[in-house]
Amino acid sequence: MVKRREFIEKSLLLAFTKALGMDIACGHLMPSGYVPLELQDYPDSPFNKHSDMVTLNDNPWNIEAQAHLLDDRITPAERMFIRNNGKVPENTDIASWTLTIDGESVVKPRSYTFAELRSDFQQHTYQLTLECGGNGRSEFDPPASGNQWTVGAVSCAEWTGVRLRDLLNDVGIKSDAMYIGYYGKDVHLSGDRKKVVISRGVPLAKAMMDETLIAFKMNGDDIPLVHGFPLRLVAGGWPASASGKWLSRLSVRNIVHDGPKMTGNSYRVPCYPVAPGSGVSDEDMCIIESMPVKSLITWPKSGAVIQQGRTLAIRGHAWAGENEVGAVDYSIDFGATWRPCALEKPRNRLAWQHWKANVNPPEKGYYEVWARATDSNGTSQPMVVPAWNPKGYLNNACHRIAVKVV
Ligand SMILES: Nc1nc2c(c(=O)[nH]1)N[C@H]1C(S)=C(S)[C@@H](COP(=O)(O)O)O[C@H]1N2
Ligand SMILES: [Mo]
Repeated sequence: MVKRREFIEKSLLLAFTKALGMDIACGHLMPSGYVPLELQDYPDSPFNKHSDMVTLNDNPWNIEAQAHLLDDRITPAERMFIRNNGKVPENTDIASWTLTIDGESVVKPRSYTFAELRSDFQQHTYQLTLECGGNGRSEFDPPASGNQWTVGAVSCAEWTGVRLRDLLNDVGIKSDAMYIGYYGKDVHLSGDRKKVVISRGVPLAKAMMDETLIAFKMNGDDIPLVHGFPLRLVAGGWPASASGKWLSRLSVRNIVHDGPKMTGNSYRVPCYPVAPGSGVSDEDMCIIESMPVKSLITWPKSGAVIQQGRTLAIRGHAWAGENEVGAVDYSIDFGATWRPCALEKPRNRLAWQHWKANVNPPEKGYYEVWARATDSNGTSQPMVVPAWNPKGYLNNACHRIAVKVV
């Protein structure tokens, strides 16, 4: 007869094995009460993020992933970057939460309760790529001020909600409607509750697309507080700043929305190429819409060491804003020659696509693996940092990792 304690340990080990999807080598030697690292929570990191996430700023919170953390096909909450412009709201009670739709171009302005939104409209689920417009900013020279994102301000989670289009049809929009602006319940860093932290939006055409959601679930669960609980506008493929968190109000505008961070040089790039370091006047700055083609190598982690003669399996994701990715290639000779990777179709429009390849390094030594995606229009990622711009947006240069063959 097995003793009770032994039985508990055996069944725990089985549960761990199941959760990990593989056997635990030397599992019988694991101390009792120990939880394997891969399955541990991260109580010391804010918002229960993975301990390898990198905090760029803690007031407001801005935290990025590293490429190897983004290996999952669907980004789990613990590996999703955080970009806050203000403070996370304290009161996010679902029972009293409402979404108001107003603005000069609405026929019948009205408010919906959270429960009405969920019960009165058809629900849809999409995988949606959200990349911060400033992802890659750290590589610009001269440097741009702001969070120095490297490569990790991108995610692709599965969002569930109702279509913004269905809500707009419900309230009715006038023929002069041209833009939607969002308002959220986050609090300005100054503490002044009358000050709006950020209020951006999208043109009507983007608002009316199938995949533009008013979401209340992320990866099948309530949206985590820091990512917008209980309600979020999600407009995949565009700078993630267009996807308003803690959504409480949408304004249907007959002008290009003019809320904070929509005007001036925020989330805008020069309308024409400029020399690095140039000053550009606000009238010459254009709003960023669809994000450019880009990719990540999520496996292996940069710095991997492999034995000579072994095949190196590489993989990652690629995305292209409103477009589909048509091809991903890799190079191990600093871009002199390229070989194709196997590329999957997106799960739905605006979802990132998975790619993989087997690399056979010809000799020992230090290698860099570079990946380059090309969108369905034939536009490829640049190998060097592209068009310098004053705020450091849209760096879609090829991602690269170091590999040693010994
Ligand atoms: N209400 C509100 N929505 C917001 C923001 C914010 O500060 N407040 N930041 C925006 C920006 S700039 C980005 S990049 C994304 C980040 O989303 P995430 O933190 O869920 O990854 O949220 C956007 N939506
Ligand atoms: Mo952003």
